[in-house]
Amino acid sequence: MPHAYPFLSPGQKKELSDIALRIVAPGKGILAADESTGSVAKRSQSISAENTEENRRLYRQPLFTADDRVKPCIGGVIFFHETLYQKTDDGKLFPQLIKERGMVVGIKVDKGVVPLAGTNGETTTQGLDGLYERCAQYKKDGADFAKWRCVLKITPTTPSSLAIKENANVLARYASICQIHGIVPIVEPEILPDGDHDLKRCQYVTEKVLAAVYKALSEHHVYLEDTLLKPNMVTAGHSCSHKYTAQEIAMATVTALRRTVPPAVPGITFLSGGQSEEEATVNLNAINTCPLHKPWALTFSYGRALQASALKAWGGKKENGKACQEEYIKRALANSAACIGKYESKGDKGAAAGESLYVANHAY
Ligand code: 5MM
Repeated sequence: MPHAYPFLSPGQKKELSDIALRIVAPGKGILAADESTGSVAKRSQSISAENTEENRRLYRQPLFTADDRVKPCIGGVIFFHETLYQKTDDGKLFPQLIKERGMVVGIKVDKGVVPLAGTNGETTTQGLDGLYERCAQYKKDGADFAKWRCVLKITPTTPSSLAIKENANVLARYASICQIHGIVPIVEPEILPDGDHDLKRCQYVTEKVLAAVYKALSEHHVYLEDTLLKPNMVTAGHSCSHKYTAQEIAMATVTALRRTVPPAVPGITFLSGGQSEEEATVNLNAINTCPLHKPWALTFSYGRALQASALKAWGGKKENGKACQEEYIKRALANSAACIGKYESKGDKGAAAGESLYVANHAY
């Protein structure tokens, strides 16, 4: 049996846990604005905008400068590398602006998915090479938390035990490197919604994946109090013919989490996974009102479900910045209410609120 050789001082542990708790403070969640350039290309196509560096800056600026109504809703913002070094029109670095507004700055540090040889189309996530040095630099440049996304698929033959083990291990290795540098790691093992499987199958796979993730985090001596989990909600496959209620989704999700995620973890920040904006909010609300004991904060780290209406309203035109902001603020307020179980749908939907945001095989 190995001994533990502590790598974090009590002061470092406290600093990290304060960061994590600020991100998931009651009513707060995360804006995942860390789409890689390739993902932005796909989003830009939908509004016929050109995918240039300046356009990416112009789209994100209204999100980051949205008025004080978002302050009680957004605890952290995840950046892509390029965005971390971009500035507002009046020359302020985006991360500095976010910090001044009381939000925590995060950075996507993975470098995307690559094939896992000998599997039925499964993947692992690359980016460990040089991660130690990159984390040191990102911390200096203002990032206090990070995100790494792994992708698993449900088919009759997947996820394989190799994919489950490999992705759990790479997430754990990433998390330990982050903590060494004073960065809170968000661990994201996303199980894609593709397929016609039912709710039970997704719950079973989610439990197996999360159990492997927490075993690997333990083996890598990751300090759980200083981590956040970003999982999928337990939903049926996108092509499943049976439609489940938000209460059924919430019960399956909370049951899977209670069986696998230690209470030491301060917060669970769900991804939206192609749900419509409204579905993602309603399901998050149901999760928070689910009558089971929930020892963690349960909130959002949405990309598409916070931005779809905002992106439509922006439409690639600088003059639409205000309209873009209003749509974003609407979703931020709705999800803030949902993460304390107080969301009531008033039918005040944005331009894309009811639209499915599903992207097949979202694994680029
Ligand atoms: C915002 O998108 C993030 C980066 O994605 P790519 O590396 O594919 O460009 C992504 O990790 C995102 O945070 C998660 O997929 C959750 O996003 P959704 O849109 O499902 O809430």
